[in-house]
Amino acid sequence: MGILRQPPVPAGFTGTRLGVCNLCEAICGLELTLEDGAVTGIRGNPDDPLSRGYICPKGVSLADVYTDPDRLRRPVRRVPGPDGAADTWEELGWEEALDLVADRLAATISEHGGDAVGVYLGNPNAHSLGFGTHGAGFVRALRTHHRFSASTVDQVPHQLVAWQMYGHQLMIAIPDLDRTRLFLVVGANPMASNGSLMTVPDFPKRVRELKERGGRMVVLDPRRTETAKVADEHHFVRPGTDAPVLLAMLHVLVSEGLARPPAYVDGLEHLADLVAPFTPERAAAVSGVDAGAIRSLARELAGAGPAVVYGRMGVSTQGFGTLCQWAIACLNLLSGHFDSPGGAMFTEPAVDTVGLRIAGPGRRDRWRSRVRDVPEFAGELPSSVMAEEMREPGEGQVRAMVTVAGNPVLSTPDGPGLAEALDGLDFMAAVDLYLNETTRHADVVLPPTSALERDQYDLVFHGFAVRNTARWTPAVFARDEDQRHDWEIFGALATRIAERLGSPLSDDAAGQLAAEPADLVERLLDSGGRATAADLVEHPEGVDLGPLRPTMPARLQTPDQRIDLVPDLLVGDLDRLTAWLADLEATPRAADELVLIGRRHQRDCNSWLHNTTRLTKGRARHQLLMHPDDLADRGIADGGTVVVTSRVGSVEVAVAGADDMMRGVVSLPHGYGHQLPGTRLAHASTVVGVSINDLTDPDLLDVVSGNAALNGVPVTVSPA
Ligand SMILES: Nc1nc2c(c(=O)[nH]1)N[C@H]1C(S)=C(S)[C@@H](COP(=O)(O)OP(=O)(O)OC[C@H]3O[C@@H](n4cnc5c(=O)[nH]c(N)nc54)[C@H](O)[C@@H]3O)O[C@H]1N2
Ligand SMILES: Nc1nc2c(c(=O)[nH]1)N[C@H]1C(S)=C(S)[C@@H](COP(=O)(O)OP(=O)(O)OC[C@H]3O[C@@H](n4cnc5c(=O)[nH]c(N)nc54)[C@H](O)[C@@H]3O)O[C@H]1N2
Ligand code: SF4
Ligand SMILES: [Mo]
Repeated sequence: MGILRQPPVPAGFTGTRLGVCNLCEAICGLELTLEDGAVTGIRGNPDDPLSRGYICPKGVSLADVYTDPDRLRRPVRRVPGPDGAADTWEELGWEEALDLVADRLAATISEHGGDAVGVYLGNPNAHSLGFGTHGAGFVRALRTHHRFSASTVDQVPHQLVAWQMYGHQLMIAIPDLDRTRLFLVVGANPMASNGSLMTVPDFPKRVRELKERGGRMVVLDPRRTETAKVADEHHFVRPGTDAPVLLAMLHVLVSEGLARPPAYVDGLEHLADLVAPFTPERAAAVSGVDAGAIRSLARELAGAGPAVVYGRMGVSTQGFGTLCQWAIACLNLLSGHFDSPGGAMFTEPAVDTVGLRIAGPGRRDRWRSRVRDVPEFAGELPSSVMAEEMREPGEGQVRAMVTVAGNPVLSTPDGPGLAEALDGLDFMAAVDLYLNETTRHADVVLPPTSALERDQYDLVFHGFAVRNTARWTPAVFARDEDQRHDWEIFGALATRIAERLGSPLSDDAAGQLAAEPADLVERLLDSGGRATAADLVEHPEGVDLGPLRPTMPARLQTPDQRIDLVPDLLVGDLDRLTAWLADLEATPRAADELVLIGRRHQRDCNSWLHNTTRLTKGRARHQLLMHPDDLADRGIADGGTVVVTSRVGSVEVAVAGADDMMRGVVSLPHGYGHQLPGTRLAHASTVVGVSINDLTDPDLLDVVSGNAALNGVPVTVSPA
């Protein structure tokens, strides 16, 4: 034991050292140059078998985070300003801070029950080894049903579909991008995002390679995105109308006898009945995608060359997110390319989180939210009900919150409503590197170490990668004596809360929380994975386990090891779609109706890193994008200021004319609208602007999964 524990660089080190970027799902391998202990250069590691030397502009900002004077290194407590003056923050010692947080959370639980404490887990947890090994133990210690996370403003429909069809919520089918001939991208922008639920460093080069071997990329998106611009074909699709388009493609496959399901798939006849009403003509009328194009895409998908459909945020965070992901799964299952090279395949990570049952297969509706009665999925309630659970008095009301690596005031619907609810809490704690629009409402903030100061093995994203690889990256820098890793914070809080509640942790649980992530990973690797800890130490650049391999049906986690094309829970939502479609056909939209969608930029990272000069230089990118004809119709000048209004709120923002937008669709980036005067955040003129989630509506849900419908929000736009 202990071979993964390796020393960080000595003080004053000069030379090179391998690192890893954990800012997005591409998990690029890095090579850092250090002079006198300071990082003077970061480049992609050309020897990394997955990222092959690729790095995006964000990769270098890891060094900026490490040295950032704004980053918290010791706990801080909020001191309310006298008579309306601004609050201030004072540092306190770790023991005092951990005791304070544990005292207040345990007191809330003792007095009002576990459900009185809520927890919100943000995106960077998925990128932290310490959360992967120690996060669950901490969350369990809170004893609450009020668990929320960024998953319900993101990928939860994928998980629901994976659970229902393949038997495990993390059995996500991944496009075998390196071998496909037709890559159909629906509602994703990997040229900006670097891929999601498809760990694919160096997407630009892989697309060039696709074309060089005669393949094609086709994009369906309401904006002619960076990805659409390098595609062979792009179709505008009206936001929220993808479900009829995807079902019409299934309709074509089935009605033209092109469906070729594997032998272990059931339900084709039932599926044929279900998709019969969804003709390409009906889909075209509501979506704007040409019926002929729908037919020819379906035929091409089922053609001889390997092909795969991939859908991401645009088709997950919308009103029919689950139906879209279900239809995409069915298209991949019926195209004749499922689980074969160039089709939709399943990654085999060295630590098999599915096979080892590190995460449960999936459960749903074991409890419901108190106020709106929406079901739990995978142990979580939708983030869209978080604020109302704090606001509504009564038994089980959330009176204390913990946020970990999140900024839901900027990242979940009706952020201002949430901010107000946070102010009404008895107590709030946050585990975060920074004060942000959410953590500034906390009473205490506990800052963990940053990426360069901790070990990394990616327990999550190796499992969603377009190639099987594994990599262990020890911390580059030692942490200071008075800093704590996130796993140390989770362990300390879980232990203290359990003690205060009079039921100390079992020896097992305590042992797990006391163990270093490095040792836990070593145990996992050596429990029969495809690479051992020794292999990883020998190959710090990463171990190449080769291209994706067919694994079906052996790896299916369903009880009968077969795939049901038509699970009741998923197809049950077709009634809602049918009713919505009939309404739309009976009463067409008003000619001037506008809907709002989101947008990502290569130099953004959700709501953070807007204080790094390197990333925020360049052209302004905070504007509302709108088609020039939509501007002209309203007498709005390009570059002027507009008022955007939804059911929930209203914002004033600069507008930019863009014929890359579909008519009737406007776009704002998310993670903007910083409100922290006095920090370097929000000072860069390129990223000032407003939060899109001041406009998004917590009432708009993909009902089956509870995912927020962040895209397709009805808005009006007028001159300010
Ligand atoms: N309208 C709209 N809203 C969206 C989206 C959209 O497309 N449109 N996208 C959604 C998606 S996909 C996501 S994932 C969410 C993201 O939403 P969140 O996860 O709520 O927020 P982030 O902006 O990722 O904030 C991350 C916070 O974690 C902190 N942090 C960084 N690293 C660490 C760490 O290692 N440990 C700890 N403890 N803290 C750390 C950062 O300082 C930052 O404050 O936003 C969602 N919101
Ligand atoms: N640079 C950068 N990279 C990131 C992030 C970041 O903030 N910045 N965030 C990371 C995170 S947390 C995630 S989850 C991933 C997300 O990765 P992606 O899903 O690739 O990223 P998005 O830009 O949200 O892409 C969604 C696309 O859907 C389109 N769209 C909107 N509504 C609809 C619709 O109704 N139908 C269709 N067909 N399309 C629609 C949008 O125009 C957009 O192009 O990116 C990750 N990578
Ligand atoms: S693509 Fe993602 S992982 Fe790679 S350098 Fe950029 S942010 Fe980091
Ligand atoms: Mo995300």
